[in-house]
Amino acid sequence: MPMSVRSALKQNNGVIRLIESHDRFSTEVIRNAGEEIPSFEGVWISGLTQTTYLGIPDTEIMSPLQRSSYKLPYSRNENVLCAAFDADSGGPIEHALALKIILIREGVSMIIIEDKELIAPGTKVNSLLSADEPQPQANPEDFAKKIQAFKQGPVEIFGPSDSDFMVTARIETFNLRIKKDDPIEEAASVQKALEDALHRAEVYTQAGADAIMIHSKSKSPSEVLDFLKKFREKDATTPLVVVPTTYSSTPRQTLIDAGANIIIYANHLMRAKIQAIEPIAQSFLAANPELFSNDEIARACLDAKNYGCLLQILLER
Ligand code: SPV
Ligand code: MG
Repeated sequence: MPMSVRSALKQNNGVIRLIESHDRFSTEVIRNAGEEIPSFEGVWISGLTQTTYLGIPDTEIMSPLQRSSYKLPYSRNENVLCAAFDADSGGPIEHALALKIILIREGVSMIIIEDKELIAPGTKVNSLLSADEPQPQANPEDFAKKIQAFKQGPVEIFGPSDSDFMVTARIETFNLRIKKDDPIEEAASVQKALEDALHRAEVYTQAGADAIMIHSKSKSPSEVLDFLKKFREKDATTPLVVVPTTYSSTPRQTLIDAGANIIIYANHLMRAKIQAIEPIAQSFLAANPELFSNDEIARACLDAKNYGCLLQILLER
């Protein structure tokens, strides 16, 4: 049996780190990392990096169900790592059961669905982008129905492993907020967004969400920290998930002290891979391919930034 996110949390005093994987090789690198220092507890099957790997945009042009069925970078054999699947909007509500069955079969024990509304396939806007036309946010009560759909079945098929499967509701309020120029209006808008995010968190946990993810593309961690602290005043137990991509200089302990349980490093291996292969591709272009010897290729590969070194840096932070 693969490790579940729930068990990993129990075994690690309620705090775990997941890192992005977009192919089986990345998962293998993660699995072998950290022999001398504690490793990552699991992988994040990122929509952004899985689609980058497939050469398509992160716009939900492929439904989460299709993405789960095509080259999943994780299988139940990777039993020391737990896995969480980025399911974008969750897809059409009728897909929920099939998607859940595929994920449980592969040993994935957490799905994260975001409360952005997908008007049509291919119209999702990645949360880190500032779009002229922000994607609409789902009505909280409608989104609660989606959470309930993922909470249903199939205990008859999977037995107790289903009770280990976690449904995480991802709140996008902070990313969809339009900034105001006027400082007084801006302060009011920030406060309104915090209240909306807290309200959504309550609606989603009441609908059965096992965990809440709060996302932010701000360089400052303040809105995330405010959310974590306020949420924890009312709810001491529901696991909270954060993705410190843009506020990456925030110490991990600050996030944990505010109430975070799951920290996701969402796109790092793909970024490291691009950095590693770019110089090799450039030297290929610069050289006459006929004259390019195997030795030169091998040297170029060794000179390139090591794919695993970023893992080591992250583990030591
Ligand atoms: C992903 O990794 O696909 C995510 C996180 O959803 S983010 O790109 O920050 O939205
Ligand atoms: Mg995503």
